[in-house]
Amino acid sequence: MTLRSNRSTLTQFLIEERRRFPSASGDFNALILDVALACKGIAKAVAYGELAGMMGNHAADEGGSVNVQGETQKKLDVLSNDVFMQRTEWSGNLAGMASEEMDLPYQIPKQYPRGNYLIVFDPLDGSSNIDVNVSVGSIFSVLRAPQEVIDSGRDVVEADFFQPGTKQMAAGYALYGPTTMLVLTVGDGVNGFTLDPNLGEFMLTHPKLCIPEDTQEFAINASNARFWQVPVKRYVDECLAGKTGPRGKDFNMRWIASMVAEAHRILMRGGVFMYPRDTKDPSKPGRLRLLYEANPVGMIMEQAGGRASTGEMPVLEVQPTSLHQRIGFVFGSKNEVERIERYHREPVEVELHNPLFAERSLFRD
Ligand code: FDP
Repeated sequence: MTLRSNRSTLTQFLIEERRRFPSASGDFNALILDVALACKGIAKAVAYGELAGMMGNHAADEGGSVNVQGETQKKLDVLSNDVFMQRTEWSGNLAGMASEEMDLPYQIPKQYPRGNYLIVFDPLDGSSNIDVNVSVGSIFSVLRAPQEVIDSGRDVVEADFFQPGTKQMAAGYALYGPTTMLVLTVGDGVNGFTLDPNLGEFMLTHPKLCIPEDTQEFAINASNARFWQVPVKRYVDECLAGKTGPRGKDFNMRWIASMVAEAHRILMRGGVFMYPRDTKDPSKPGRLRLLYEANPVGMIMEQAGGRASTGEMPVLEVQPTSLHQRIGFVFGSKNEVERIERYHREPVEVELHNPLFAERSLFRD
């Protein structure tokens, strides 16, 4: 680390971005900086791990250990959620917030002013990886509050958050890996910042990130293969067939089981990630959550020249109908995601005639 550096800090970057909008109040920048501070706090807690007694599940006698998704909450899930709320609720920039870890929207406490924005977040994505010391992260999406909420200052309700991903003002994630990074889009490309541990500042290290349009790397949880729909089976079979199959080239596979880490890998070197809708649990239209996982990651992908889809349509165009709605999610290198969308459009009969489906394979039913 050198103290003399030409790199911008996150604060400098945001101020320079704001100069393009002379009428902007600065509230938005202040909100992003509060989020960045929350992420620094969470990064510290993650880094201390067991030294701070932070591993393991949140005890039932401290408020329960299962979240609204029916998933076991880790101690760090709960702490990260508290840090996010505490760092952002006071500033007067938010009208309300919603989180993976809270059943209902969180109201800004009465002692604080209310502002123009809503924030939706997954405070610790990939948290089933905490105990094995694999990268986890925080994901967030910033929306404008409905005008009537701003004018009236009323409490927010779930429906106020039901805005398609195209309406996001900003989206980002922090990744707690060997380095802590903040990746951010404010609708004008994607920029990556690395936390300088000496200065305690996020420094612009990865300006204008761009995802290669083509890739030879895919990510999917293959243990679900027997539940996949035909277009997904076809795509994966073709990748596995490699040079000898219709794709004529070999593919590599990765599965970290931490979506935020997979998104980061794809942003750095391309690839395609799939957690498609499948038949495992017909009551769940996918595994990942639309508002605080798919939409923010989707915006980042699209802003970096990639593509984000349900398999059938652009994920950012989906009209949300509930706060914790799940969705099939495919994202990454544009040409591969478009191929998967095309396979979903092509009639099933055509695909079943593909000789690959007559072969014995790891992925056969
Ligand atoms: P987690 O439950 O650990 O927070 O958000 C859901 C998620 O992680 C993603 O980050 C990850 O890609 C996925 O679940 C992992 O799912 P599998 O257990 O099916 O691998």
